[in-house]
Amino acid sequence: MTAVSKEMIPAATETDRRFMAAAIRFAMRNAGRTATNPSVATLIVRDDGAGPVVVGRGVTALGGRPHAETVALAEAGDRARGATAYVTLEPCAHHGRTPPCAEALVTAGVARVVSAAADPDPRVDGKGHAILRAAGLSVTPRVMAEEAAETMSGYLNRHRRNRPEVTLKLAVSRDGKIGIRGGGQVKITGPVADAQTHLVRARHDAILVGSGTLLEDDPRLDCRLPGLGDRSPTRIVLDPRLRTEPDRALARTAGDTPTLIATFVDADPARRAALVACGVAFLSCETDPDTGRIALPEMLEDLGAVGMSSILVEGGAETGASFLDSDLVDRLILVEGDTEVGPNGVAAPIVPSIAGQRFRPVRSYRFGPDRWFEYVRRDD
Ligand code: AOF
Ligand code: ZN
Repeated sequence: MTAVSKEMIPAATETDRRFMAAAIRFAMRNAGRTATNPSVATLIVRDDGAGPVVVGRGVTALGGRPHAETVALAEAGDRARGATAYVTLEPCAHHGRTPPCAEALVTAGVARVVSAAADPDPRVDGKGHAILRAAGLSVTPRVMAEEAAETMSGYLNRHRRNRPEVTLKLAVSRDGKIGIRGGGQVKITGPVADAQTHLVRARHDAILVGSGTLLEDDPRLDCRLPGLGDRSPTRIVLDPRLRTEPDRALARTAGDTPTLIATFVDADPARRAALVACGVAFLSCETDPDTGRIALPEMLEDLGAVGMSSILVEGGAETGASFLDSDLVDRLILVEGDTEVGPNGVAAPIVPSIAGQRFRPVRSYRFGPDRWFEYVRRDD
């Protein structure tokens, strides 16, 4: 690949940043629904003298194909000729079910490509931009690259760590508790924060809880936002001793929402069969020789192998602690409610007052009475 000197790269304008920001928002549309592929967005914008106009838009389709560029170019048709394409990821350079997007942009007569995140996929990794430049298109890479990378952090994490990205999300009371043992579901956060949680669920490939949470709370773990019901991610239960009963809400709804139980290979075959009859699938796990628990790194590798890029760990304390202890938490969301649970409460494995020692705070919000804190790994 020929090196491109800085002087040859046309600078990004304010207009470029504006359209890229719009593309980045649009890319969120299919986040969590494109399997191993990131959810990418493309806007085709042309200016015939009266100002820039979007003539085509595309986002990576459900399941990962067709790619965003193909969809946007199809909508733009002839109007792509001489236009600028804003793409949140470097256009691909490889032949999949369709020819490379870089070639499609060239063939459509696009004059300029503005891209955001770099693509670590070795089949792309600079080759997409090289195809565009070799055909005489002007290329401005890395415009709002960090913002775009956030929309595809699961995908980028998979390439970096060879496993799905893990987000641990916990609702924590003002006195640092996540619930009461034996007390069923305890309401810690209010409806505004809860709706945000459901939005976060919708953007993940899977939600994971420990079997303790399942027994205590009998949760549904789906996305219950109006109009987003079909976006419920796969549900995963970490259940080494296979304690899940077929009458649990999760098992009863396994026919509607994919449900996976991670357990040891030698789990009781009769219990297993009863759950399989409900539509539950199984993931056979290895034992961690030190703790006797499910070996989490290997389990994540297996989940990656079946196409998952992002897992939301939602509880409980023990499950959260085991991901934290194994240093497998890439992103952390703590939602601090205004309630107090009291001395009988189950202590959260991590609370906002100390999370900053281990994680880098990235943003915080207030949702009604609740405070929402987001962190990423310090080394990211
Ligand atoms: C693009 N536009 O919208 C996306 C891209 O399995 P395939 O053939 O679909 O290829 C997956 C790779 O395509 C993925 O690893 C990444 O490099 C790229 N994703 N590229 O030009 C898109 N989603
Ligand atoms: Zn492509």
